[in-house]
Amino acid sequence: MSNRNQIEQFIRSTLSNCRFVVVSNREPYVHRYTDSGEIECSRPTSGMVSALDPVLKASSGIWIAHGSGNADRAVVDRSGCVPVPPKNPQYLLKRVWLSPEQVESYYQGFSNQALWPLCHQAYTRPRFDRHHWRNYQQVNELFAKEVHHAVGNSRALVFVQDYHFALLPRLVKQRCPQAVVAHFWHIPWPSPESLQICPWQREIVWGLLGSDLLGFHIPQYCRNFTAAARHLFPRIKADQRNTLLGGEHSTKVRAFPISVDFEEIDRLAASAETSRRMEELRRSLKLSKWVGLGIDRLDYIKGIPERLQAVAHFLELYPQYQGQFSFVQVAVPSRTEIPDYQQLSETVASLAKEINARFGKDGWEPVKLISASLPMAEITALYRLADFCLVSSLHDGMNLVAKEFAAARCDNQGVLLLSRFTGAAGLLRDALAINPFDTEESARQIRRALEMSPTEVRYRMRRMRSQLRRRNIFQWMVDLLAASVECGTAPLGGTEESFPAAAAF
Ligand code: GDG
Repeated sequence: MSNRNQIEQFIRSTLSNCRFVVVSNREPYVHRYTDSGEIECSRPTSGMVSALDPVLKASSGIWIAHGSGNADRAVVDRSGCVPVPPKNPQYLLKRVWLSPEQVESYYQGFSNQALWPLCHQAYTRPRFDRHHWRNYQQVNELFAKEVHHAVGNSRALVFVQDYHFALLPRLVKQRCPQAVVAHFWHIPWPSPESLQICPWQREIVWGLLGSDLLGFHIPQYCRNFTAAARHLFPRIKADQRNTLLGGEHSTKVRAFPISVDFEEIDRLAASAETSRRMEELRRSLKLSKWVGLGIDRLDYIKGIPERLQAVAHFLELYPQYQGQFSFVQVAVPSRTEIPDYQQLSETVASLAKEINARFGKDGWEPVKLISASLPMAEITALYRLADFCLVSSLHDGMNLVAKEFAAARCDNQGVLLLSRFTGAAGLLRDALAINPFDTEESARQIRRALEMSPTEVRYRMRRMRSQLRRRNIFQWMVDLLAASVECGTAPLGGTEESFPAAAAF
């Protein structure tokens, strides 16, 4: 089993003489002004931050990210750095400042309105805007300069996060030849046919091919990427393990399914505090005998309208549950500046209202919609009290809610209903699989979950938990680091320094 201590040991033995640099769009610590004008520092709830924070601490590394908090500038030194964690500093957070226009074009524009829908194929049309693309290129250049500044020509492991930085691996390799560059892509990678609609597909794939190691959640995304790379650059060779060879440089393309901090969630779920909160939530939300749960960022990939429609159909098919069943949906507002997300928020609110108007009676309402972010302690209490958790993503790289739900069930109770189109579905085989586009099937699976024998519920949950106990977030990190340190630092090579013409590759 892997845990924080093992990560620390691993770092000391393998990364001791090499700089460890993480690059992500979102920062691991954010400084904000409170209403009374004080500065408050918070750590976003994110699996990625939980996994990487101990590595940075053990290696005294540097984390480079966009400074997005309104008090971020007030606490950094002249070079934009602040030691973190604030109470016991162990590594440096280097903040990169972006203009409002860059945030709008690189982040909200190209990252979230072009790459996000392109990779997810959830039937929301990607928006390809040349101005957004230019800003995306510029911001990737800006971060490459920061990495170079931090690393120079020394030995380093640069670990790049996600779709905001497709161009960064090559830009970093060109500037820092001694660095090993690993990139982890947290969302799906589409098929070569789907990728073709992107006017800058070649530049994006070429940028990522600058990585020594390129990680995806599951083998299918690796195969999709390899196929796209070979299609776009026919002279690139692939070996049997999905290592792409172009000149002297090679890119290992591997699957590393991300996971959760099992021990921490399990510990919190088993605490007296959680039991107290469960009682409180039952009362304050006026929950019925049976409880279903959905927890998501309010994003069109999560299939929230589809889920509410399935709940409505379930109540229609099985009227005996009317008055006896509550469905709690936590929908955390997300990317609220983007019109598709504003539209989704309205759709979800009006659907919840309609369902409650249609089925509600004598003070009972089936859908409890919470359009806000809750503290992790409350989320954990909700995981514990639900009879089932319904994850209905139309497409999702992994989906951590599914894993957190099982990690929180220290009582071995609860059924997970999981969309077939999540990365998690291939790993959590003891969940009940659903196709979120099939309302009928989802409604029937809800009933199956509620009527499953206690023995079967326990059997399925135990198996999922024992899998997650082993395949936790620290194991993900150790696997990625181990594969990164095995990579050589072969240069990109003369022919590959600049973007090649189609005929050349
Ligand atoms: C991307 C990929 C991939 C949700 N509501 C609250 C809250 N959450 C937390 C959950 C969970 C996280 O947010 C959501 O993680 P997901 O994996 O479900 O989704 P994305 O944000 O879309 O993440 C995804 C992931 O990257 C990692 O690689 O799995 O496929 O899309 O941890 O607990 N947390 C708190 N309050 C809430 O109200 N505190």
